[in-house]
Amino acid sequence: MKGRLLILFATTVCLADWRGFRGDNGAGVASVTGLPVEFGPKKSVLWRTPVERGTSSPILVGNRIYLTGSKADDLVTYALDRATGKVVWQQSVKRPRAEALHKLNAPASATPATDGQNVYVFFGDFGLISYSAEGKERWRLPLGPFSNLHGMAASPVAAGDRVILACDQDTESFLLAVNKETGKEIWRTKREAVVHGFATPTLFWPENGPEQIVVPGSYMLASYSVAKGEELWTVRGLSWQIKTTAIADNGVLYATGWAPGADAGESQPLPPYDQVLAEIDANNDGKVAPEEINPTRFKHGGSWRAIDLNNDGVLDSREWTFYRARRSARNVTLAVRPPANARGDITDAAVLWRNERFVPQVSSPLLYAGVLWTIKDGGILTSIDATTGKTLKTARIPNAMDAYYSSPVAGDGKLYVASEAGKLSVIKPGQDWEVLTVNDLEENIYATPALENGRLYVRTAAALYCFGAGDSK
Ligand SMILES: [Ca+2]
Ligand SMILES: [Ca+2]
Repeated sequence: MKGRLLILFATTVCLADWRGFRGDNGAGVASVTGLPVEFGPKKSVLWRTPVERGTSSPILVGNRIYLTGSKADDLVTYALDRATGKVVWQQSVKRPRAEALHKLNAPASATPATDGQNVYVFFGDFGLISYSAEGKERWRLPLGPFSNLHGMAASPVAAGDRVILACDQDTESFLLAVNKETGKEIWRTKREAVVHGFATPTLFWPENGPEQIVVPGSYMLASYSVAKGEELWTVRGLSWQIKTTAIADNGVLYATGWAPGADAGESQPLPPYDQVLAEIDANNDGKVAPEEINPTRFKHGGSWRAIDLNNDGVLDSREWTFYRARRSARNVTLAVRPPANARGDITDAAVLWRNERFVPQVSSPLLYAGVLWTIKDGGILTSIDATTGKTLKTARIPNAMDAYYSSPVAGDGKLYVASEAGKLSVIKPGQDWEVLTVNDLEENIYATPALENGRLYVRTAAALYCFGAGDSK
């Protein structure tokens, strides 16, 4: 990874930062040592601080931890002391609305981001807010209301003098950059082909050319210039509803896309809109109604609402075209190397490999020890050769075979993988990776852990834990 290891020197100790969703550029990897292997509610607990409901993840900067939560209509941002877990300050805004949420989503699902000093938080029911390290509100940028079937979830990204946010929704998706000092919009780029996405963008530094921001979305990975927001290139081949963050490493991007109904692909594609209208538009209104569709053709996903994107009860051309593409999409893990100065559709030139087995749904991939790792519902851990895309090993983690929403992280020669039921497994990587421990935290986990020297921070359903081996700092 290019020049992004950010070290902050406190008085006598060296604290590595973890500045946004999955730490350094979403990679989930930290250069740390002395991480705990055995821990639990009564073991290796340095501190535990109760926090309100949320699925956002903790971030680390200087002597602070930032985290969001919600209670009734209050959207809360916490600053905790990194050493003790004590709440240094707590700020909240009232939400003006309550968006519809998937039962596992929450009003506080986006992880904060920091530029090393200030914090940037996003709530789907409000928009963006920035607080100073002292807890003073610097600016607010109301956004929305959004039209996202399952509620918003992507996290903001701090990039130089700006904050970038993906606002993927059922209609009128866009990518936004605002001035980090003022909250004023710098650019806004439409993502017309994208519906209800949840992926947090990744910064990408090509060998030649300026900084880019890469966002997985419906059927494609897309790259934009950080400076102006214009779309630079796309790679086709993802599935329709993306929750995972792409990984950037040495000029290569790794992305996954899993959506219901795309595991096998569709042998017989649906007809284009004009043709389907000619066949089935019984009431001649130029739209497709549920009762006009042959149910044997309408079987994937099962949710009319997920297809009727503008929620008006019928399908128009855009909605049918999207559904048609969805029926032929394949779930996939893929690697791409964009050519120098890449522009437009670079699928044929850039895709290094595709692997369609054991693709995770919500949990993002991890690149560690030269291997790409994925964790799928059922506790299915897969290691893939990052160069060839060949599966090295797939096996279930014993005693942790439930669902996975938290993303894997790695450091100190170990992988940390948290299941929904609160089983946090520690894995020793290698050709024949092995499970070192399965630690039961006895509460659900949806957030992604944060790592620093000797310490592991984990948000459970009710609290933020700091685990460590005694006074290891
Ligand atoms: Ca009709
Ligand atoms: Ca419609």
